[in-house]
Amino acid sequence: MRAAFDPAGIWFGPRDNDAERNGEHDGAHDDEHGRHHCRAVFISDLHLGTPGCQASALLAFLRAYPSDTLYLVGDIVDGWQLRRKWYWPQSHNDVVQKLLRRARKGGRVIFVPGNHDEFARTFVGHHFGGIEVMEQAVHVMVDGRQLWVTHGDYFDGVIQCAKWLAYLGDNLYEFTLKLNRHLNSARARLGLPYWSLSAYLKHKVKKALNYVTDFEQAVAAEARRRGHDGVVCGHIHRAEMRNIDGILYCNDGDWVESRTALVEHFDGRLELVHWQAEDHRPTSTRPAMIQIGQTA
Ligand SMILES: [Mn+2]
Repeated sequence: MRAAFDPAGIWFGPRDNDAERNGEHDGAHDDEHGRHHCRAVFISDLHLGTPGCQASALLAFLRAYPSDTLYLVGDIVDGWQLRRKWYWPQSHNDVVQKLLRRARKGGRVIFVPGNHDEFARTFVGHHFGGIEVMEQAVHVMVDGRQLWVTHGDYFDGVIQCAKWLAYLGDNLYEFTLKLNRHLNSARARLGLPYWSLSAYLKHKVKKALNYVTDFEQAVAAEARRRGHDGVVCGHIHRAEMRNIDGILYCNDGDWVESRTALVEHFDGRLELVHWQAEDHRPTSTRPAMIQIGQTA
């Protein structure tokens, strides 16, 4: 039986232990086609327009998880790649049609652009066939808590420089040792104390390896600064749901590598869904999925 997401005692919804124990939540909003109706679904980093996009799996997921509100949390269409080389197979078209149909049939579809579809940021405040384009959004959960919805790329720039240093790493190291000797003989002549350039750079590289953690903390800190209870973002293609200093950090992952989505059930329970089936047609059986737990 799937348990509600609850690592380290985090609970973000009204708890109903008995129902949970009996697995009653699971079937509460399943229809006869095995579709699992959710209050909200968050997906990002589809990268439509690139061969990497797992469009057929995504379509199957969208069919199996209808929702009152669907948040498209950026990098939906990859404008960067499309500018280089046009790639637009039927399955990618089907995804767009599916999203438009969702909006047309009265579902709320909110598109928060990311860096790969930043062209859409020009259209903030407008509608595309019922799809609302917003710079950022705030999702109010069943219990009233507010989740700030943003793609997350604005937090990248700060960390990017250190990442760049990591790539240079090895080659640069020899050079910096040499430079360090010259630098410190010069410092000594000026009467300045020894300062290790290589140690400084090594520290920077180590920080670059902590890129994911830095990103998560930066996003969570901004959510707190804005007075929200949590944040939903994407961008780094790493699904996650955990508490960061009292802020619920949710990353809905991507549809290039991990095929993950964040869903809010009608009882307020948040869940990271990892779509396993390659091309799943809704049947009477539940789609395969696992719960993604806290990473170390
Ligand atoms: Mn991005």
